[in-house]
Amino acid sequence: MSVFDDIHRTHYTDQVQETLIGQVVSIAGWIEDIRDIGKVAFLTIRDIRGAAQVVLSANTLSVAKDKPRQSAIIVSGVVQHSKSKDFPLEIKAEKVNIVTEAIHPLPIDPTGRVESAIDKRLDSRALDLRNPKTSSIFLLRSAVLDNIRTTLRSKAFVEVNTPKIIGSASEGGANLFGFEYFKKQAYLAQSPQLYKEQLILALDRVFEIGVYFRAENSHTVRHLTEFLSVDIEAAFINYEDAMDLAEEVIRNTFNVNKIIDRTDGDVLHDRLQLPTPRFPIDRLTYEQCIEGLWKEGEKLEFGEDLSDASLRKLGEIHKGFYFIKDWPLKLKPFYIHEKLDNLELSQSFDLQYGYLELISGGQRHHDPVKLRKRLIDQGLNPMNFDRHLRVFGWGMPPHSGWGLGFDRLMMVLTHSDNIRETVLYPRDTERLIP
Ligand code: AMO
Repeated sequence: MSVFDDIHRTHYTDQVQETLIGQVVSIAGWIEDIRDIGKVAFLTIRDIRGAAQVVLSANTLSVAKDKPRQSAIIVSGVVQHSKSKDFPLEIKAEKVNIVTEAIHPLPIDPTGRVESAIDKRLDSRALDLRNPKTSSIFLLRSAVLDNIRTTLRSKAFVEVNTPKIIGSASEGGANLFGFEYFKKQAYLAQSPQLYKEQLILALDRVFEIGVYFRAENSHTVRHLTEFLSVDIEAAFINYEDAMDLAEEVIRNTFNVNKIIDRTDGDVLHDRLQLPTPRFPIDRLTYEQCIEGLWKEGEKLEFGEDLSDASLRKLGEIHKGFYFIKDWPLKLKPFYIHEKLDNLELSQSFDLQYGYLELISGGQRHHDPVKLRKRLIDQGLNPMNFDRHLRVFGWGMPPHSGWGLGFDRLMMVLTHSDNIRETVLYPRDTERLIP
């Protein structure tokens, strides 16, 4: 088969290097630009890893000359030096195959020269991803997930998958999506909380990377109704140990070299400008945070939850990452353990980045009698949790864990001010398509 009939590439654009000068290569991607200067034209072809310049003349010029930008194309030709200021090398085309033409007008300009609002971009997400700025967020996302898996597996965590269709609430009754399931009531999981706790009974240390659902009527830049969470749970560790683990996971995600070495090639090198937060991460108590806010004139009572405004103020006081630990027990879910030296407080923590909450976690109740009592205290019916409670009677070890809002971590890593930038097809109260 000739190269022309073949739909395969021999190289990605970033692989067309000096060593290939004089050789025939075949690249495939889409037409970003055509500059026709008479007898020759210069074509910029982009693929996921970069862009290359192609020189067209005679036959190849007549094939490609008037073709619409963003059409899918395969070009084969000889690699040579270029006089262009943008490309040290170029490909002198021998064969050009416009595989599928793009239909104009396109809904957005994926080169980014004409900017579009996020909603318009999300409506045409597949095309939006042809913009290298957008695609690099998702290349990074994939690499960071890999990095987190590597960190957790190196600490003896077992990756698990728990059901997303469930028969009773995992985080209490609020914010649940319910639906009919073969004449029974079912819900979409809000978190893997109950399952991950059950699993440490035997597996000792587990993590899950999965999507969860919250029927939250929130119209903010940090809430979605479907989000990706990294959840961990481990036996025989306390909440300070859980914070150590969170810190190590987070710290590794900011290590550019660790992340990029695990991706194919150098695609992200030029595009990444990861923030450089300070480590180790401060561990402030809820009380210290409240006192800090009082000094700033914020009027809030001890025991109150931190409002959006308070968190924004705290974010101004503490830039970058900080933990808020020892929250009032009444603000925390039923499974969180109280502090042994102050029953009003809990062995819990959140990890903040400025105003943004990234992680929530803590030590859990392992005594079934106490857990049952906490359910009742919170107005929940222990009967609805009987399958969960009985597991605790089979020798439940003390345990701790956390849940990390992965899309929010990606906001921090990519300097995005809207969570929708970091999710391919975000779901919120308004958006169900595409
Ligand atoms: P929590 O409800 O705080 O804790 O959720 C954990 C983390 O998930 C992220 N998150 C969200 N991200 C986007 N959109 C949302 N609507 C949304 N809701 C939450 C946040 C949050 O910190 N079971 C506990 C975790 C644990 O204790 O292990 C839980 O679900 O970043």
